[in-house]
Amino acid sequence: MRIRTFTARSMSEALRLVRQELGRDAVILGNRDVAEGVEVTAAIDPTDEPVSDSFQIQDRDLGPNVLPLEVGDDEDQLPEEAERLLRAVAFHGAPLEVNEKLCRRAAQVNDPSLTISLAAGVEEVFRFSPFGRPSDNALVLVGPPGAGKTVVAAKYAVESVLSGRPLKIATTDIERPGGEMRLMELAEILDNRPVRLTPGRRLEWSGPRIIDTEGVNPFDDSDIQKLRETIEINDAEPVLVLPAGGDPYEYEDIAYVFAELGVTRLVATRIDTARRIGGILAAASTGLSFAAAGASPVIADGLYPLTPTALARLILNDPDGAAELDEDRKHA
Ligand SMILES: Nc1nc2c(ncn2[C@@H]2O[C@H](COP(=O)(O)OP(=O)(O)O)[C@@H](O)[C@H]2O)c(=O)[nH]1
Ligand SMILES: [Mg+2]
Repeated sequence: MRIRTFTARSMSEALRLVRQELGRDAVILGNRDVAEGVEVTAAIDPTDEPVSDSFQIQDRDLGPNVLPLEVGDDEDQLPEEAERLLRAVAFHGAPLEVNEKLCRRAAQVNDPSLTISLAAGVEEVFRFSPFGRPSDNALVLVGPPGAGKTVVAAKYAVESVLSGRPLKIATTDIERPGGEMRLMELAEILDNRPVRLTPGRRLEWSGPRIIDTEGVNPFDDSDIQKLRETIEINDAEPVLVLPAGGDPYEYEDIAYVFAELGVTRLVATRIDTARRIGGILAAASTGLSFAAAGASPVIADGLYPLTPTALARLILNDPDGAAELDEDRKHA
């Protein structure tokens, strides 16, 4: 497979270039707006091109705008494992640059276990910064409505009790009917009643604390400004919560908005209900670290530390991938 990107002033001009350079069989993989106009990425099967004899992703003979993602063997067929890797990675729909980096590193490692090869790629492309035991810093969970923030707050609160460092819980989601219900139910069990924080109020607590917030529209300035006040007044670390399964480009935009608010870590939720995790890969690829993952609506199931191996398994779409998060958890 040969992948190239073409930049032109208009879409029709870009498509003309694709056809001229790659012929009629080229497949358009995607396009995006750039300063010069539009950038189109297309792929072609290089049936008449010389091919290499190993599972290597190569740079040779590639011009400046060509993504070096060329894999082949002497039969003009991809080795089975390389084919599986490329297909598995592409399936999730993450941005092309992310897929290319993942595959290139995995190909360099070329371990008999694809999980190990890909874990090396994952380690190179993504950052991991697990929650660990609660510290004295305040966390504020932020994200779009329905992302799983309240469930994450509840799971983390339960884990903090188990680790012997209970958290003080607060919520700013006090106007929407039902917004704090789940936390209140949990409070009964933990005997730890969440503080209802009105906008502009600081949570007066010096130990570990977590603040759940109302869902915001990431593209609404006043929503973001309100969130900024909550973060600043509490000297808190904002942590983005995003459910797996969302659109990669949308999630990339969302990640940039929240990074402006000081977000550096991400919790990926609903890993259990999504088949494609390109959205959270795209969000993380902007520079956010994975802090944890949620793979169940059940609070007692807790959060999972997302390791490179666990993420590699999920990307490979291992049917046991989500279940094996448990294994990583045991070893964490
Ligand atoms: N299957 C599944 N459901 C989840 C997960 N996390 C949250 N949910 C569900 O997603 C919905 C929204 O979660 P909630 O925490 O209220 O989202 P919030 O609006 O961001 O606070 C609820 O129905 C949760 O039970 C998860 O990891 N897996
Ligand atoms: Mg909520």
